[in-house]
Amino acid sequence: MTITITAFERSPDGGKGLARDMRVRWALEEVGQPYDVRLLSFKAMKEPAHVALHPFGQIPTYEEGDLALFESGAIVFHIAERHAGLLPDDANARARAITWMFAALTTMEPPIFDRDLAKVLERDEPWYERRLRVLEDSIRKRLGDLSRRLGDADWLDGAFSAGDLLMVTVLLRLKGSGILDEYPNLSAYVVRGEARPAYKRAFDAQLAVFTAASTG
Ligand SMILES: N[C@@H](CCC(=O)N[C@@H](CS)C(=O)NCC(=O)O)C(=O)O
Repeated sequence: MTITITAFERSPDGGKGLARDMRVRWALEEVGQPYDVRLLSFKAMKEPAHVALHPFGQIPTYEEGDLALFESGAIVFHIAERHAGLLPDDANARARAITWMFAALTTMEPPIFDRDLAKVLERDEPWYERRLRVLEDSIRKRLGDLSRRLGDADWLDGAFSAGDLLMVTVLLRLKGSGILDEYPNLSAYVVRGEARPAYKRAFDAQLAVFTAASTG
């Protein structure tokens, strides 16, 4: 059955691979599943046809036969459950990998994403500098803890898993901020993720969409 995902017709990140369809593309590439992409404008994302698939009118979505999913974490989990390569077979190791998926999305992502949002939406507000400081302090606290846990390991718990895939996509949002560089083992962890052939294929496919929209 054909897998179809949705993505931005023109990503606001300018093709840096930060839009959340990147996680889904990467997961599909890791497990070797081909997929189609339906590109959406901001307007189309809020129209009834898309809202029927995604109640919040966002990307990504995932369709396969009569199954329609939203939420990048749930989609990556679905892919990881159905195909070998993203979750270990051992039940306890699998549960720990799933724990890292949740940690990436519910513990690490909120302050990192809020910092990006504040930089766009609150830059001109009188509280901006203080808000940025608070968010960056909380990001550093999380990165420090994560860095200690990762130590000199390649991945968070044994072999590369969906937990690493989501964690790397979350940390990538800090690229260029200088904050990640304060934690050399985390910077190296992100570079290891980016070096995976499946990541590169997913990144190139997402970038090609942005390039076509910009030149077309
Ligand atoms: N928690 C959701 C977040 C989805 C999300 O924020 N998508 C963004 C793109 S990365 C979006 O569609 N933004 C446009 C909008 O909210 O109108 C997920 O992980 O899938």
